[in-house]
Amino acid sequence: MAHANELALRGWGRTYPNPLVGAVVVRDGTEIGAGWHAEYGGPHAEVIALAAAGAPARGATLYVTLAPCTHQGKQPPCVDAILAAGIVRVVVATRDPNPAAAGGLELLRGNGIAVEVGVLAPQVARRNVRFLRQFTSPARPFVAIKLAVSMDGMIADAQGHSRWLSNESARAWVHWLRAGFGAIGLGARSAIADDARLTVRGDVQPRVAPTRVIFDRTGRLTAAHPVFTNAATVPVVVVVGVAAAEASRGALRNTGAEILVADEVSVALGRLAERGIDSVLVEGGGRLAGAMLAAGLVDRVYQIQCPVWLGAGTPAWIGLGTPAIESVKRWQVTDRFGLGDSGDVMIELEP
Ligand code: AOF
Ligand code: ZN
Repeated sequence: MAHANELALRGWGRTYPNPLVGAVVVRDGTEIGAGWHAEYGGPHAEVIALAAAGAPARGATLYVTLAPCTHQGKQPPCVDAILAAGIVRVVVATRDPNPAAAGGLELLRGNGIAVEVGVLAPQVARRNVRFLRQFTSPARPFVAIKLAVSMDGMIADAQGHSRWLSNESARAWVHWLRAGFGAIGLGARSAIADDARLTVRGDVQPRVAPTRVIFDRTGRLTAAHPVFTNAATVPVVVVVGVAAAEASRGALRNTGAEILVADEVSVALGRLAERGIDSVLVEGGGRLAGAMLAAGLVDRVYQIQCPVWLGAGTPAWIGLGTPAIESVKRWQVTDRFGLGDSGDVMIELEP
């Protein structure tokens, strides 16, 4: 299942609004076929894995990260392919919340196939969260915060420069990460300091480009900012406070950007959800990250720890108050790995 989950991730950025799914066929302890859902509307993971295994799939076990579908959609039902292949045991991580596709496990059991559910469910659900959430229509998007941070906790030096705190591999990984989100968010100060465009410029081009969202409560942005140069093709939303001048709003709107009025971050997230944004990757700055964390709005953190000290600069998380060690919340580290060969380490955390 761990391998199936790794394979599922190869569809990152390409399957939305469909799920990330990986499947592995195992016979006598040996993997004889594997597959993943690579593209929206394309073949399902199970069908690819079964085809790769061929005739030896008869009598084998199928591991799949999402319960096999029962419906005729853009693709035929996977349950039919599993029965035709002669699979005798199906191990599933998570159920399929899509009502159109449901009932696969019961159908398999009804045909005498041994079915197990829930294997590595948390690990799999974590990767597929964007798909799994869409059937529950939550009131706000899934919020992840990504920050590249110095050893002394800064995201920019004393001059406000953040280029380049993290190494090239880390930056390439962030472009990959962006491809799987519905929106990329940034505070206006950081957007101005970094000339941020917030587009995806990596190896994986997302099937649907993430909306750029700038949190600009006090109205700092001008229409000359580079984020607006292609606002007509990749959507830009500027979140401004009630007090921000109506005149500057008009100028921003003329670029093709959409203006959303909200003073509170939580209200802004609610508006983004109403607008169909299901997930946001917030990339700073320290004030926005801190405000979201303090308000309990953060579902995941990707912190890239870089082996440098800056002495002063912009702290990564501003405004958290001063909790005592005994009472502080300890987050769960859900993943960690090195990026490149100059020491950057990515640490993923969830509350
Ligand atoms: C996928 N890939 O590997 C699996 C899916 O229109 P369709 O036929 O592609 O059906 C999409 C639905 O099928 C999807 O929402 C999910 O419920 C189910 N399973 N989908 O795109 C896969 N196994
Ligand atoms: Zn299917």
